[in-house]
Amino acid sequence: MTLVMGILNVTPDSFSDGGLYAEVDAAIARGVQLAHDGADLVDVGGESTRPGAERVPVEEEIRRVVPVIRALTQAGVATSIDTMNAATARAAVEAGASIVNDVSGGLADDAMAGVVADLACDYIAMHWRAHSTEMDGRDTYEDVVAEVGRELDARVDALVAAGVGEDRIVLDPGLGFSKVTDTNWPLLANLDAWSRGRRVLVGASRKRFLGAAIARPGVDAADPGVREAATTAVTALSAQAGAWGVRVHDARAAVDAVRVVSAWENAARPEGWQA
Ligand code: PMM
Repeated sequence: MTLVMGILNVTPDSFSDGGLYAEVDAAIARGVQLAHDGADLVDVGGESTRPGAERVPVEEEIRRVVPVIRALTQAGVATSIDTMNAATARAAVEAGASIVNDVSGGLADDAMAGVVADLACDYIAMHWRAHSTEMDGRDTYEDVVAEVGRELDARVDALVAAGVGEDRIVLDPGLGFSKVTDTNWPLLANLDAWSRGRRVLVGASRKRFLGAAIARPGVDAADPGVREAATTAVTALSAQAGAWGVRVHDARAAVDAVRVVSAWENAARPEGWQA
């Protein structure tokens, strides 16, 4: 079944929940709540990646995330670390995180591939072209599915060359990262084409391109909270398409969607069945 990764941003400035969980105790409580809601994994991040966000010094990022990961691990909650920094990845895995989730796919920090090889943990490589302050200017594609596929293949080659086990790598299309509204949908509609059979994580939760799809009179699609039902629809379709995982704010809704897909699929008639 598709795994549900609950989002826990320990940052003062993330786009939909920034500031809410900046206090460590509140972050821990939120992580426990996500697990209680059914999240298989809580994805802890200490640096916002919303368009325009400024970088956070690595020491500050470590200071934000490590106590949270340590406490969640003690509480029996599985975690991943959302970071572009090798030093943070190492500190987080040493504190108990089991997966490194790198939105830059190893491009932001040359040391990342070697550290992940050394840690021998699973690694999520997201499609990424530039840091948040520049990414909206790097969003031109002739064929987004082919180009994202090629750029991710190059990341996989570099990671494997650095010693990361190929079966450790999960790919992510990087929805909203150097993608304008219309370039996100072909990536979702063609998961197999660009991922070439590898495990796929989909991170669509509350993003702007969903707002554009649901916008109509009476719907304030600029409000990320209004995009929740659209997010759940993407979760169901991703599960049906065989995604390895989804990264979401509302774990309960996502688990419900994944279970509905599973019940639906289990009830399908065997191939060749005829009335
Ligand atoms: N999106 C955000 C942050 N981290 N990680 C992965 N693997 N995939 C994503 O799509 C992704 C991510 C930005 O969203 P947030 O501010 O809600 O965390």
